[in-house]
Amino acid sequence: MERQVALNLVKSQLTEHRYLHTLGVMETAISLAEKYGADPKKAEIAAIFHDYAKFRPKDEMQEIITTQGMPKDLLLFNSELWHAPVGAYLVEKEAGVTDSEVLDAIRYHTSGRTCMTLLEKVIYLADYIEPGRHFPGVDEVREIAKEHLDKALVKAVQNTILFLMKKNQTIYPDTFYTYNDLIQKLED
Ligand code: DGI
Ligand code: FE
Ligand code: FE
Repeated sequence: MERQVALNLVKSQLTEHRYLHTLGVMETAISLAEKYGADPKKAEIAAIFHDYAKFRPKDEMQEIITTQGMPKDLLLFNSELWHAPVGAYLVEKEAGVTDSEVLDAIRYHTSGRTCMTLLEKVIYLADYIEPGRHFPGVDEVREIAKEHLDKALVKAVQNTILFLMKKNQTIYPDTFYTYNDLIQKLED
């Protein structure tokens, strides 16, 4: 799909702020893909669509999770997690994206998972470090991302878990699994 076609599709789904975030994720994902050897075109499309479902009503997302065979335990955790798997579903259905690697990068961009693919890592990290992000620790992750994809990723996941815990939020198990998997592999 042409970049402009994809951007037009996503623009109608997002606020101006979220659209600017998407542009930042797109540029960051392409450069991370080029640096670490992922497919830049897939990174571009996955980044453009990663937050496609961000503003869908909760009841619509709940319905999709229930009827489309997604993990039901998602419904027991923060609804912020839902737009990732629901996005993968809607991007296929409404935008006609069929590439399973791209869809998985969208599906796992919030929680991560064990054994993430290179493309999934690129999208997760680009979402965290795009230039529009301003939170404590993001500059450190940006610096690490210039040299080590996995080290940057583990720091991003760690920061996310710490941030959620400080706010007394629940942590979705896949988020912990992502962290454990990355840490174990870094130790090897
Ligand atoms: O959609 P974005 O804001 O660009 O970023 P995102 O999809 O990475 O994260 C969306 C939100 O989900 C963010 O506020 C953090 C939250 N989140 C990520 N992992 C977990 C989580 N919330 C809970 N409760 N548990 C998690 O494991
Ligand atoms: Fe998101
Ligand atoms: Fe995002």
